[in-house]
Amino acid sequence: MSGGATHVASGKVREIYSLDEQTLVLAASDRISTFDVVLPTPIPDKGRVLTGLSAFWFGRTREIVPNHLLGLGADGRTMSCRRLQMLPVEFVVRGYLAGSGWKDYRDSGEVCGHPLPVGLQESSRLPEPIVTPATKAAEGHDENIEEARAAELCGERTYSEARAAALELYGFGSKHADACGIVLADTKFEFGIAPDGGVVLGDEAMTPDSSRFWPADAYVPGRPQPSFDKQFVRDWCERTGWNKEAPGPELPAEVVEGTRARYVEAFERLTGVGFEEYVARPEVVL
Ligand code: PZK
Repeated sequence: MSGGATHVASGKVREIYSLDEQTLVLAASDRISTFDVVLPTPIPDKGRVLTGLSAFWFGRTREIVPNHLLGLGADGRTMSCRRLQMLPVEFVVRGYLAGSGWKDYRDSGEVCGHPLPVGLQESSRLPEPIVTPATKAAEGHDENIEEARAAELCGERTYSEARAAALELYGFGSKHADACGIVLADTKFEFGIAPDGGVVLGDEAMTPDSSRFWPADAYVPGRPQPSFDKQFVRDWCERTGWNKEAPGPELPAEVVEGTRARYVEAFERLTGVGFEEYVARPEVVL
């Protein structure tokens, strides 16, 4: 970043800069993480794909809930956004039983206080989408909490407004993704409060880094599903015998190229925009 922006925070694969009192810049890097470790080898254009996808969803869901997007950088991997007072809770919406949701169900028959039918399998579609809030734990892993606790942390009215928006966003996104041959199994939203007091969608939205994208044509419940975007990387890492502790392995060129192609494919299927068109003129996704 340049032009007087000051760095405020780093995520695993993204950075935030402050432009002025009201405005931040989110920059998505080409770094990739797998098994919770950031790998030393970047995936070219991954940051542009994720930024373009978020911008696409922001442009199409304004009527559901306002969002923080102000504009896209000419580089396609930065966006300027309104500075919000972020809520202390992540809004995870699950349409399928995967990850910690599957583990909690298997161990207790519920997920974040939602009783679920008996007999569901790993990756089963849920009777209806559920909201399973989580708090951002100090280092690394998020902690699932019950909705009653999330409502205490956010305030009841704010929680129920953000929760309703999260369910509507997921309904919109999962239906669109289905039509593109992608199962949006679950996704995480973050909301904030604008200076006028309104609930606003922040962060990234319905990207492969904040969601599980599964190829619809390979969907078979009863086992973990392949990841639309990261499966080449995971499979290759498994074959190396890496112990999944940092530092991760350097990726060979064919794994980098195959993974880049999957990210670009997800972008093009979902947006209907050619990736090269996006690179030439990022605003085409809006
Ligand atoms: C904000 N994060 C998480 C994301 C990081 C950290 N619009 C906003 N206003 C105020 N704060 C945030 C946002 C947004 N989005 C988001 N932390 C602060 C985060 C990406 C990279 F280092």
